[in-house]
Amino acid sequence: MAEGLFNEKNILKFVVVGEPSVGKSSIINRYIYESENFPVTSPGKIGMEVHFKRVILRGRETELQIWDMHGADPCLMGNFSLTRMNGILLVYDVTASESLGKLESWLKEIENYTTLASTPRVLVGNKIDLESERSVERRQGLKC
Ligand SMILES: Nc1nc2c(ncn2[C@@H]2O[C@H](COP(=O)(O)OP(=O)(O)O)[C@@H](O)[C@H]2O)c(=O)[nH]1
Ligand SMILES: [Mg+2]
Repeated sequence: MAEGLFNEKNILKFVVVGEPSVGKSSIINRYIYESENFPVTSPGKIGMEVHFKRVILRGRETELQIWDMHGADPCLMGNFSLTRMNGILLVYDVTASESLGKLESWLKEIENYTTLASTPRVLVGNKIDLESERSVERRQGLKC
């Protein structure tokens, strides 16, 4: 990660987006809280939730802020400053092909709210343990 990405407070911000139920909160739960348990889905929840983790990155104590989006409305992003995000995780579910297709509209929304065209984006194909239910092949994801 480029040095210039660190702000004066050594905070790095990431947002995780994608269709409901693709496993965004589960990924965050596993990384932030090191919990193997997938969280219980709460369909009624709407808005953004921010999770924090302190890590040592390139010898610096760094605060990671991971923004989790609850709800299916990309307009939610308009309420938050995505312009200062250091990275965007775009998550789809390999057992639900429409969740990959819908990422295109998420990307368009992100472009509306992100002035930094260069904000790094990472595509994540989740639920790969459900191999027998897979409907998106790995190569399809890699093409995007
Ligand atoms: N089998 C499997 N289930 C998962 C995985 N990740 C999440 N889930 C389940 O998928 C559902 C939705 O997960 P959640 O993290 O709430 O999705 P979100 O709406 O995108 O935040 C829950 O029932 C999770 O237990 C995974 O990698 N494998
Ligand atoms: Mg969630």
